[in-house]
Amino acid sequence: MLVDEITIRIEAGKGGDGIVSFNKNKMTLGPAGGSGGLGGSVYLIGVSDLGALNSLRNQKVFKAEAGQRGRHQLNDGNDGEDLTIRVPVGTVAHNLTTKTDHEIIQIGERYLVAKGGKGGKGNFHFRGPHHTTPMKYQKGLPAEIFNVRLELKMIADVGLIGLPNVGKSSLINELTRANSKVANYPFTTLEPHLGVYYDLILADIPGLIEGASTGRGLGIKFLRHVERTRVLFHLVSAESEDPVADYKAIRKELGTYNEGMLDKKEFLFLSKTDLTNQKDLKKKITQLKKLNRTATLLSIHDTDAIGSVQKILNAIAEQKNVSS
Ligand SMILES: Nc1nc2c(ncn2[C@@H]2O[C@H](COP(=O)(O)OP(=O)(O)OP(=O)(O)O)[C@@H](O)[C@H]2O)c(=O)[nH]1
Ligand SMILES: [Mg+2]
Repeated sequence: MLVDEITIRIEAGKGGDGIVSFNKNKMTLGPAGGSGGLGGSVYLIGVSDLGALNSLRNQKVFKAEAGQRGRHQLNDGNDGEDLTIRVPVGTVAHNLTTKTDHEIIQIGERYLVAKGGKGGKGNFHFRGPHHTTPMKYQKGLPAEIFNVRLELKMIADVGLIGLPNVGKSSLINELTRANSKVANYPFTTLEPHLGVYYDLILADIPGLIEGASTGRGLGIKFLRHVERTRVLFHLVSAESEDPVADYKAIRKELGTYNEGMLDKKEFLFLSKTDLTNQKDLKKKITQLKKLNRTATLLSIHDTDAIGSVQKILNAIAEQKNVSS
C-alpha cells in the first residue's frame, strides 16, 4: 500500500552544555572550559522514489543528534549529526506546530525543518579582568521540535480518470511497466498507481462514480493525486448505454472536488471499442460529438489505437520539454 500521508515528530538535537574547567598548566592558569557543540538539524530531501514515505511508517519520532558537552583545554564539544529524511518529490511538509507549509519540488532539494540548538558557552567565555576564575557556564540551548504532517501530492503529468471498469488500469499497463491490477468488476483499483512513459508519469486512480464527492464508491480523495497533472485522460466505455451521461457524471464530480480540474486539458477516449459493433460505435461517437468533444477510439487489443494514444503522449512529452 502506498503511504501518502504520515504525521511524525521531528526533534533537532539540543546544543551541548558549556563546561567549567581550568588550565592545569601552572604557567597559564585560567579558565579553559570549552563550549558545547551545535545540535544536529533535521532536513527533508526530495527523492524520486514515490514509496519513500512507506519507510517512515514504523517510526514516530525522528531525532537528530545532540551537540556534545564542551571539553577541557578550550576544546569545544563536537556538533551533533544532522538527520536527513527522504521524502518523494511532491511532498508537502505541514508544520503543525508553526502552521507553515513547504513543498519539496525538486529531486535533491534539501529543506531545513528543525534547527539544532546552539552550544552553551564554556567558562573561558566568561573570563575578564575581574573574573579570572569564572565559575559560570551556559547550558546548551534547546532545539526546535515540531509535529510535521508529510503529505504526498504526486506530480504526475497525465491522470487517468473515468467510471470503474472502463479500462484505465489496462491502458496504463499497456503503455508502461506499471502493474496495476485489472479485473472485470468495478473498483479493482484501490490505490493510485504510477507508470512511467518515457519522460511522463501517468497516474491510474480508482474509478469514480456519481456521488463520489459525497463519499459514494471509493470517494474522491484520490483526485488529489491528479490535482496537479496538466492533462487528464478521460475514459468512457463503449460498452456503456449512455456514454454522454457517464462523461457528465465524472465531470460533475471533478468540478465538485475542485473547479480548476475542469480547466485542465482533457483528452476523451471511447474505450473497449472492440466490444461493440460498428453501428453502435458510430452512434456513440455522434452522441459524444454533441458535447463538442471528439473521442479517440481506444481498444487495448488494437495496436493502431494504442499507437494513437502513444502519439498523444509523445506530443504531451514534447510540450513538457519545451516548457520546462
Ligand atoms: N475487450 C476489451 N476489454 C478491456 C479493454 N480494456 C479493458 N478491458 C477489460 O475491462 C475490465 C476492466 O478493466 P480495468 O483496466 O481493470 O478497468 P479500470 O477502469 O481500471 O477499473 P477500476 O479500477 O475498477 O476503476 C477488465 O476485465 C479488462 O480486461 C479493451 O480495450 N477491450
Ligand atoms: Mg483500475
